[in-house]
Amino acid sequence: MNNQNTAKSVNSDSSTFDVEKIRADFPILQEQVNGKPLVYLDNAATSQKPNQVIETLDKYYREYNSNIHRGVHTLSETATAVYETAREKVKSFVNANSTKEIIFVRGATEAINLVAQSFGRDSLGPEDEIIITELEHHSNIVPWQLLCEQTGAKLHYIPINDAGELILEEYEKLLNKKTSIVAVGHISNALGTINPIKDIIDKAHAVGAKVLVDGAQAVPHTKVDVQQLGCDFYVFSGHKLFGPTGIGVLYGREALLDAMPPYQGGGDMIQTVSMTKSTFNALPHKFEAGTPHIAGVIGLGAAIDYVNELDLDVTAQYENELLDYANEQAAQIANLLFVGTAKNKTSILSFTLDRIHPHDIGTILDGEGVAIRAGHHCAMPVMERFGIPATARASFAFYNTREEVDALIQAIDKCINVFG
Ligand code: C6P
Repeated sequence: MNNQNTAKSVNSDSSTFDVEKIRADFPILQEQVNGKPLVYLDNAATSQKPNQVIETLDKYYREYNSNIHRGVHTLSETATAVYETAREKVKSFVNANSTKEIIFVRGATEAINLVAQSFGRDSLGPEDEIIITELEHHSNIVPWQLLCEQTGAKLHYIPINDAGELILEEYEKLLNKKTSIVAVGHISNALGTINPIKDIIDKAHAVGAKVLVDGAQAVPHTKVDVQQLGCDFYVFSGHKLFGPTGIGVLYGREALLDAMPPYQGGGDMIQTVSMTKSTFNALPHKFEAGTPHIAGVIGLGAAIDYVNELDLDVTAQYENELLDYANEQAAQIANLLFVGTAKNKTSILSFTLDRIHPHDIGTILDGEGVAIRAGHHCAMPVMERFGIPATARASFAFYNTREEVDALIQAIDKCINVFG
């Protein structure tokens, strides 16, 4: 048994946080599953959607569904305006310098593939090195492996310690003049570790490397300021930020995006097309080929309005208190082993229970209405590092409650009783 510490956000006050008022915004939280009230603790996989997002999507399809950047008719002009307003919202949300730096993609996965292929394929060769970490989600591993196969570049991993923290001395040893790209997750999806990305970025820049930050697990839990971080690329998915699936964001520094070739060809990304040659649209449209996920973008704009209204500093404080409580309760359970005990972590309780397979834990918990994720969490190198095939992972959002943590603990107790 391990006890855990969680990151404390200072200067924020969760005492006025009204979780019941927030829960009323999320209709799915009233559902019953297997005859029990739903306890949704799979927020790292995808978060639930508030009425404000659902109604925005509904309104788009009912009142102004139309293609964008193409029509001269009123509906198309309205859809285009709302779509581009959402880009403004994303720009402010991450504090980008310009809307030209905000590219809409399908999700964090597509954003990383875009950078690997468009930035990496032409500019890297066998003499180049890429550094990622042992903590990464497969989406921030496989695109770099593919790039290395295509270019001959070499891939290196920053190792982690037994707590699930990056070993920064090893990072410093890996960095050198050949390092072209450093790609690192802001927060680990499997363990909840918050990485010291500012430090990682500064050290990479000191050797002339470019840095991509995978913020898929960070944006629902912490404020992000890409200018303050100084990263070159920052990516995230809308569906973990209380927005729709199928939409995500690539932030890239304008000068870099400008110099990169298009990722995909098609409508909207061109300026002119002749039978022999095409010229390309300006940023950000150069990277948005074809009809985009218009509803998704508009819904993401509504989700950003929603979290802005709540204030991420306040919700983070509440979530950290909830995780502390969950850790205290879980620590009472004999044979429960925490996987991931970083000093600086958030929102994730990953664990194993002696001989009980995490899939069995997930199934028993589901019978109690408690939704968690069991498996390798698309982070197989993390599992390999800890010598286990899988963990059970409860992941929290600001709409979860202490009563739901109690339901989780009771369901785990039941699981132990069932398996003796
Ligand atoms: N992690 C989880 O249960 P997409 O699928 O493109 O929206 O996000 C991919 C991704 C990238 N990076 C990190 C750190 C992630 O956590 C995820 C998605 C989910 O942990 C689904 S596997």
